Amino acid sequence: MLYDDNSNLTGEKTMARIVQLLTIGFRSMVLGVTALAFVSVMACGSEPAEPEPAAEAEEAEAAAEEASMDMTPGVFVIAPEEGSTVSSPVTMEFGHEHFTIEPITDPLTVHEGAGHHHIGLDTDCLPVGEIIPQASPWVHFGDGSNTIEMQLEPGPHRVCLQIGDGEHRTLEGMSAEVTFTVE
Ligand SMILES: [Cu+2]
Repeated sequence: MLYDDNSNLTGEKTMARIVQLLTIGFRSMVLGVTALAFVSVMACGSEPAEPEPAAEAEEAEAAAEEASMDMTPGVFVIAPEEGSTVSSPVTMEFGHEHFTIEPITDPLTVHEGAGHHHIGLDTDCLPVGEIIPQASPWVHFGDGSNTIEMQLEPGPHRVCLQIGDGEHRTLEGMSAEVTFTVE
């Protein structure tokens, strides 16, 4: 939050709100909800003072709208659940959003916004831009799959789920970790 203190920023606050309203109006128009946008802008324009609750509502609306338009690629562990206790063999399942999971090709080719899953057992995730080794503790899901059953020793485990592109190279923001216990 840029202006969350109560210092002498009233003017800037107002400007920020106007900019925010215009942004919301523009987004709504893009979405084809033109009428709603104008009503909201006009309503706020005719109210003289007392902008605080309205501003909060607008902020919430803006945040909600931003979340619904978030197209950031991501990867996550569906199973096992974080902190859970499971029995071996452990069923693991991985999910992704705004990204394409595809099998590797021969020869290897890199496609923008696409790649395949990898897991590293009881190891740290790799830095961005590194080639994921074709060796323990890493497993490549080069066929484009997203599940595996693994025989694991009893005790605590952690798994790094990490996407690699068509050349097994790690990508920015495309990893997730999970810790669980095998009984
Ligand atoms: Cu790979």
